Amino acid sequence: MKESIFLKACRRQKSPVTPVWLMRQAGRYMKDYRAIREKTPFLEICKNKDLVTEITVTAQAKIKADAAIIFADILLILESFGLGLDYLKGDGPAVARPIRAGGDVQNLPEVNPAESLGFVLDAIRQTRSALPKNIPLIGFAGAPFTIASYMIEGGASKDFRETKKRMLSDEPLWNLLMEKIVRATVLYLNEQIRAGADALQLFDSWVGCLSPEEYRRFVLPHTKKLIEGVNGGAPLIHFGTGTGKFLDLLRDAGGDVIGVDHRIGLGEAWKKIGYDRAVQGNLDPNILATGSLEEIRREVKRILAEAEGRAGHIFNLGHGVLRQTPVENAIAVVEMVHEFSGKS
Ligand code: 1CP
Repeated sequence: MKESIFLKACRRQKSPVTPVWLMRQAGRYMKDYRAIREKTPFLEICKNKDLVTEITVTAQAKIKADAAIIFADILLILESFGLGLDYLKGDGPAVARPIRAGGDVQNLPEVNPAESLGFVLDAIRQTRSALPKNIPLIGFAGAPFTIASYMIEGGASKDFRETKKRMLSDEPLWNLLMEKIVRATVLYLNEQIRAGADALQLFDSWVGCLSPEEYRRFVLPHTKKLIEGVNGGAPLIHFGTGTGKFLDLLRDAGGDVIGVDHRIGLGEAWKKIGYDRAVQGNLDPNILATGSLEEIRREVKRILAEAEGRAGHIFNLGHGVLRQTPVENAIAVVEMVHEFSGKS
């Protein structure tokens, strides 16, 4: 495991080729997953460690990624908070009792993830032992802003109007909500390391809807506290989208690796982040979904050139694999990254 090129890149150590994995590599673009999903509701899959193991291991083996990510969801923790969670066919997640009033925040319980999310921890233990010994397993959680946005909006959102309204209109209440999410997530991620996760990713998928000033004031202190609380020795990837304008602040909040989306060049992004951190990214998922192999090849070469052969680049998409992506393209991109980054 020490020789894993993914873990080496997390620590900014040199490796013979650039490591690559894909966010959402086990999702709906894969027919193996769709076959399971046709028979079983999403939440039931997440709570069945045999299915989770099968899906996680199959996806890694199929595309030959340099890491596996445990099959779960950032929103599972909403159930632990007692908000109720369902996944509607095709429509994405729905929160049964979203936060509507101040009292809803005050009444959120303290979460004990060792119990309420024990099924994820069991799945990590089993998946870790089923994976090849040299393939690291990534555990993950949602970052406080992104989790708060689902708690408040009740599901997917485009403009995050309610979230911003509450954030801007009642700062003490916002801070209380963020603190509750941070406490639960610190416990959850530390339990994931104890269960066998070799690395972690913190998904702040929607934080790019904020201005740098808003991020600095309303999010950074909380995410920083969260990352400082995770102390099991596993490297942490801190990912967001739309964050090109405040990558320096994302870096200040913490993380051994900073995830970069496709709306900024990797070279420019790494310069802003600083070369004392590793970076992950940043192929546009649309290109993987609809581009020709020639276009994908060109983009892979461009991104590798922007990384300038520096140690500490993990190749990935700028966001998750789109469900329209041909699985052949996912297999091909992993091969390309290894081929073009190899020093012959
Ligand atoms: O109906 C189905 O089959 C469910 C589709 C699905 C899947 C396969 C959902 C619902 N979640 C997942 C798995 C998942 N989610 C994984 C493991 C799979 C893998 O990566 O191999 C991971 C890492 C996530 C993380 C996740 N869930 C994020 C962060 C990543 C990102 O894309 O930004 C987010 C925002 C979610 C919320 C969520 N869960 C599911 C959906 C459709 C969504 C997005 C909803 C929205 O657009 O707001």
